[in-house]
Amino acid sequence: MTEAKTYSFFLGCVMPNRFPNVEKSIREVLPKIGIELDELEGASCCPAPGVIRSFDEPTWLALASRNLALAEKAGNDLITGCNGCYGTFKEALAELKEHPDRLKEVKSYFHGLGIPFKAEVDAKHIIEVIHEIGPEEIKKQVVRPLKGLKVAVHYGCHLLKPSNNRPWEKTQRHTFLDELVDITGAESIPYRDKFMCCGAGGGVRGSNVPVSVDIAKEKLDNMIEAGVDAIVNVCSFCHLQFEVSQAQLNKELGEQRYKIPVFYYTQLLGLAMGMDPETLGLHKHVVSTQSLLDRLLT
Ligand code: 9S8
Ligand code: 9S8
Ligand code: COM
Repeated sequence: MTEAKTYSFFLGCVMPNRFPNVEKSIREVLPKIGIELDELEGASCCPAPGVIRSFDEPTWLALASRNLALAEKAGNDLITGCNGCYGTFKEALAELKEHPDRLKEVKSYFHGLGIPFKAEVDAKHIIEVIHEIGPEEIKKQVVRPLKGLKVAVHYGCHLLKPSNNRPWEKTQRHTFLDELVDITGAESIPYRDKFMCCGAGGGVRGSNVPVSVDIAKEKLDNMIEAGVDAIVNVCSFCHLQFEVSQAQLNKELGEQRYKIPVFYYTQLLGLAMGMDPETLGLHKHVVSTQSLLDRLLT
């Protein structure tokens, strides 16, 4: 294993408030694969790219810059486990680098706050850092291969797009997350419209729940048709969407038709690394993981 690297951990809003179990899985798993996390004291909302940026671009850029400045001051690159936050930081950094006048403008708002800022900090996604370590290296930590587990991988939009400002291979058919799932012993199963949005982002879940849940339903139906046992995602907002929408759909239907357990990637990896399900927060899910865990771990 290569030398440990320390990042400033940007939580965003959804993870600490709605899914502290996912946050815990990240805090448990990352140090074991050589990624140390520093607290980013005083951070605010990123702010959300599909919501705040659409209403008020200068405010979006100033707040994003402030969060980036806190990490830069700490001497670390920033790391996040939410695609939306990742999108904000990648795009804010590009904006500041291309337009020095805008950097100057946001710095004028920092005046008196004692935060120097050169926009030299980098922002990474958790899955990007794991991918950089490399599937082969990570695979060495797998002591409990999740044999027979069929997984629907959901990438989410902001992780991949806009592609000119993302580190991935230029393709519409990404495989890096599927590879990271496969090394756990689980199997990533193809399903219809895999790269479709989950329906939560861009303010849709906040403004029109029926439309948002309908989009989630389409994805969930495609996953059910493919016969998967679990969903794996890497975005706190997609995670919320798949967890909460299934409960909402079941309530509307009056039957438990939607019951696919939803894993954040570090929960899946931690399980394959032999970690206890409770340590990974798997007992705190909206859609119960229990019968799947019983099948996998006995
Ligand atoms: S922070 Fe506030 S609303 Fe959110 S989770 Fe991700 S995007 Fe950034
Ligand atoms: S998909 Fe479309 S916009 Fe997004 S990244 Fe996370 S939430 Fe789900
Ligand atoms: C989705 C974030 S992860 S946003 O709703 O598009 O801002």
